[in-house]
Amino acid sequence: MNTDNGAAEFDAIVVGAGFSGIYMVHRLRELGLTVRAFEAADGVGGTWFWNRYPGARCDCISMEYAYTFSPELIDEWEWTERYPAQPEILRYLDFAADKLDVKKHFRFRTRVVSASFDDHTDRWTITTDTGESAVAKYFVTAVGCLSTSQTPQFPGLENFEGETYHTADWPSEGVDFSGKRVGVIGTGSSGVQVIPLLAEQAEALTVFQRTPAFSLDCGNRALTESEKREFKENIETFKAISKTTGSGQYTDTLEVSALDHSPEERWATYEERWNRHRAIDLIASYPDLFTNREANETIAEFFRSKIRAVVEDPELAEQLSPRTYPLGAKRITLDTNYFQTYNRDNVELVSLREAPLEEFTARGIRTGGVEHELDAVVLATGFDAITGPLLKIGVTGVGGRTLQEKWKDGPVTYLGIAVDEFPNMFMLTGPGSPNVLTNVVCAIEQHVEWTSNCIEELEKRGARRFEALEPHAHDWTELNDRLAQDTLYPEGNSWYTGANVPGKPRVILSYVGGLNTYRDICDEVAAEGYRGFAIK
Ligand code: N01
Repeated sequence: MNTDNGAAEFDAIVVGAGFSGIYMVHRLRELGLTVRAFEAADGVGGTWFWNRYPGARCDCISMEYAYTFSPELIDEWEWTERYPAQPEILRYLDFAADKLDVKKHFRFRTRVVSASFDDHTDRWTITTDTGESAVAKYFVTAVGCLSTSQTPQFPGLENFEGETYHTADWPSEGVDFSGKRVGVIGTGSSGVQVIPLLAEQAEALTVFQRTPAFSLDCGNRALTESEKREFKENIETFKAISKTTGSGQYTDTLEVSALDHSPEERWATYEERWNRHRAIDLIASYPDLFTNREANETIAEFFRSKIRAVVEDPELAEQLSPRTYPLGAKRITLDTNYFQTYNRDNVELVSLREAPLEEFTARGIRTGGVEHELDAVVLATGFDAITGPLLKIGVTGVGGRTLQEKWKDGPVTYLGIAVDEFPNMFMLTGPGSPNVLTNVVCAIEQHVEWTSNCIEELEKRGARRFEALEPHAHDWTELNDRLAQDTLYPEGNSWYTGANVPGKPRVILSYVGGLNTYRDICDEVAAEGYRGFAIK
């Protein structure tokens, strides 16, 4: 159906074709609603469409990083590796989208450039960069948390005559760095994954490091047939674990403070868990590792000892050792041969703490008065996370209020799903939801299911308008902030708190109370007739 101004009209509009968008479209269609979905990329995949840099890999175990809602999807897909590489995850999402037959609802290569709510009709109108517009009652953002890349304003960047690439926007045809002098800026998850592979290809690699990473050898390997079979046979157990744990993943925690164990006991605990090659198993070793800085220091030192064991030059090992923030306050990175790479003759580390980055020149990068000549620079500088993709859309709510204005001091949401003054808008993995602090696919399934159940209820009631109440949004945001203050998250300058983007308000962007607690709260809210929401 078309509106008077020619815009196509639907029950719901969904933005994004990653894990959340694919499942959301599927659920809406199951409700018998009409859906139009938009995706800027050429296909499904979301973050896994764009992050094609060499070495891109998930930090969650493959079988656990997959939908659980469909027995058919579980039965028919076989993962090959313990930690899946980007091409395999992309193939999986393509397979899922085909199986669910959702692609036909998407307009690909189409970016949503505005979304505005009409107070009189209670409808959203969106416009796109292809000139299309569409109107719908429900507006669902499935834009992901790490989909707006962040390129710092490096002085002189525009003068650099070599090639530049961002890990999060990698050319699909790949890049050949053979015989080139390559620089990498950034040593977060993307940096530690791309660096070892660039070092193998480039003539010379210079790594520009501002903050060293706590990195765990991911011990990647092919999955065995029995592992694959066992996971499928025990899928109900996995689903139960994903619903009843804070992280959505199985782990075990000793019931004593890290400080109550002797140094030898602690070391043995960490060593055993290091060999499990799962970050969650390490950070969850003791209950106070992430609330007590002294306890945290014991595991931080364990990680540093692993660096010293690998990096041959003790001075270099020290430069690569994180000392300025607690372990876990920035996301623990998972790597393959990251620290070993620094033993290579063609790799140099430049510590930007000691030699600050002054400018890009035509021929390279100058740090601390020294020019490093480069043919190519890879920016592994991360993302304007969680709020970035939402603010980029240009969302306008009741009375012309923009989301930018509303969130100028930081995002205020109710349950991370809704914003007062923005009725009928649902955010999947929005700020204030557990999103990236859990197995994100488990969080996505919870969000999509809660949202579609809510929409089903609204349709049954014949409601026109569903809006979060301001005091509830305020209280939810304040509660989350308080919970975060009891953790060590505020002590890291990371994308978890917006500290990585100059000028971005510094607030914790995820609900830290755990996915299990969050799920219970959301279920209670629904059971109480959507407490905290006005329904008209
Ligand atoms: O981004 P980051 P990322 N000058 O923000 C540096 C997921 N992910 O793309 O720490 C110099 O972590 C910055 O330095 P500092 C995962 O959730 C997962 O690596 O701010 N340096 C840092 O070293 C991850 O956490 C996987 O001092 C600058 C780096 O750039 C998230 O995505 C793989 C700078 C950015 O690190 C983000 O990871 C990839 C500047 N002006 C990504 N600005 C896996 O699943 C920034 N930096 C394994």
